[in-house]
Amino acid sequence: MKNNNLFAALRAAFPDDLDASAVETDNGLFYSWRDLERGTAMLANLLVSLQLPAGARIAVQVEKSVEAMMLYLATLRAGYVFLPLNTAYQSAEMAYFIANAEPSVVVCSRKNFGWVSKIAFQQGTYNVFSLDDNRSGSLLDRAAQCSDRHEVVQCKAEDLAAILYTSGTTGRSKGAMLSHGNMLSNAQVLKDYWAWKPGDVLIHALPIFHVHGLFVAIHGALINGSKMIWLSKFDPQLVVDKLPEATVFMGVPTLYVRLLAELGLTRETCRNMRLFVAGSAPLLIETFRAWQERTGHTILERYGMSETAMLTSNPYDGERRGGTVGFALPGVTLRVQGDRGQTLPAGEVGGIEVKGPNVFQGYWRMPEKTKEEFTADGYFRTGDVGKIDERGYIHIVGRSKDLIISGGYNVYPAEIEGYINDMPGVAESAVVGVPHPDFGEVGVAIVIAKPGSTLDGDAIIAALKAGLANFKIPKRCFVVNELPRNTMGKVQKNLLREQYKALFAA
Ligand code: MLC
Ligand code: AMP
Repeated sequence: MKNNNLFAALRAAFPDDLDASAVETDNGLFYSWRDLERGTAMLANLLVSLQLPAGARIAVQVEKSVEAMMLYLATLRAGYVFLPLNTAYQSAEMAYFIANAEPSVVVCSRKNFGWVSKIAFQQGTYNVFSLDDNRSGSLLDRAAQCSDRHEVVQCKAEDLAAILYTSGTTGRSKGAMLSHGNMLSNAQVLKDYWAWKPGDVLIHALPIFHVHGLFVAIHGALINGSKMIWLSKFDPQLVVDKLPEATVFMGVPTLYVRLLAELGLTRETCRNMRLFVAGSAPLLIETFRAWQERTGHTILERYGMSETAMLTSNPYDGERRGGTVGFALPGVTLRVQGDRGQTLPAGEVGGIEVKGPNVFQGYWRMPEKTKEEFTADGYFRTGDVGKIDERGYIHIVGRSKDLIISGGYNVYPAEIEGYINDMPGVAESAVVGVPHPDFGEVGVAIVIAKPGSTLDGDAIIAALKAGLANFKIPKRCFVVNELPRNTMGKVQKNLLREQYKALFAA
């Protein structure tokens, strides 16, 4: 029987020479393909030794490291479900994810072990391990005692491989369930579409708790048997230093904006590069053009989301058009729908809906929510608004979901407003996204005090910092007397966006 385990496909692409370099880190470490094979086997055997139930979730909130990547691969290998969590999440956010996902194993940084294990124990999860980015922690101590041989677990294409939490427009985060088949189909399509070649070397500079860094970048390199230059954190100068040794780079638009500020970024430093990929947020046409002028390379912009992995891409051969996200990938069907559920012709703006082998299995334990997001004929409503131009290129022109994308991270205003509204003296608040030269977009909070209360915007921001992931904190907070409303009494966020749009003008 064919094994649809994603790890089996990645493992099959390892080069014949297992002693060749698979990963080189920014602190001078080298990992061979054999190291990846053995390390993932030991970690998989550790998970197996815990006698976890089928479909067990392995929740992981750790700093970026090659061992953390191996833990992801080991989870696939052993047939469990990986649940990556942003390191910026604080205790209330972690408590929600752990309560909602009910993981059988929790892995965290040593410095957070006290509070994370407390949350885990309260939820009945007793397998809590530590893992730090200097190859230490109880996870590795335990794995060191396990065999380095492990037979990849047999999986069906629809078996769950990962749950990615994405914030909800209302209420709490939803866990998008991705299967082995979802991710394998996407990885195979991108390998061909982006023409991965023998000898390609990827600079991996993104975090590994979201689709872009964890799936697009890691699967891309591994399924091509390609070496990764592994940066623990995005550092523009280090990326420029490494460019001459690399052929592929992937980043959110903020990474490109920051790289352009490096004088060392030249045609000469990019001489061996083959492909620059951007996505996760809109790439400004100014950045697209400045990159072309400075490096001689045309950034390839693509579009995707946690629920679907990659959906569209500009062509590898053929014109890459700035301000567009290219064409639906092979196997993906994409349509633009009008208000009455009709499919719109080229040039008209509507809701983007998609279908394909990459589209997720639904939201974790939210069948109703899942149902709402799919049409009767099986298309997933992305919540993005766009159009297809006369040449077939797809443009994302906005979002129907109330979402801010800041430096490639999603921030849901409703979540932040909820925290602000719970603060003493606050009558009401609105959080909107405004343009920002570095992060593309950032949140701004506009708050109304209760009669008789006095509020201070900076104090509100300071209070938010105590409870929320740092990237979600509005960059400014204004206390005003009233919010603009329509005749129905609904806050007109478009007017607020307009009013504050020049706040961070470059
Ligand atoms: C950091 N800060 C941010 C921020 N990142 N503020 C808004 N938005 C962000 N994204 C703030 C911190 O709160 C802090 O503020 C200050 O910046 C410095 O923090 P830092 O951690 O030192 O920041 P830095 O390392 O410079 O991080 C910036 C970044 C990072 C751009 C490198 O945000 C990043 O790696 N973004 C990539 C996200 C990503 O991978 N997205 C893919 C999602 S997948 P203070 O006030 O505390 O000093 C997806 C699907 C798809 O969307 O299609 O790919
Ligand atoms: P996430 O939930 O983090 O996976 O974010 C997915 C969202 O990011 C999509 O629904 C889009 O709104 C946005 N996105 C991803 N890629 C692009 C892109 N190239 N251009 C514009 N928006 C994008």
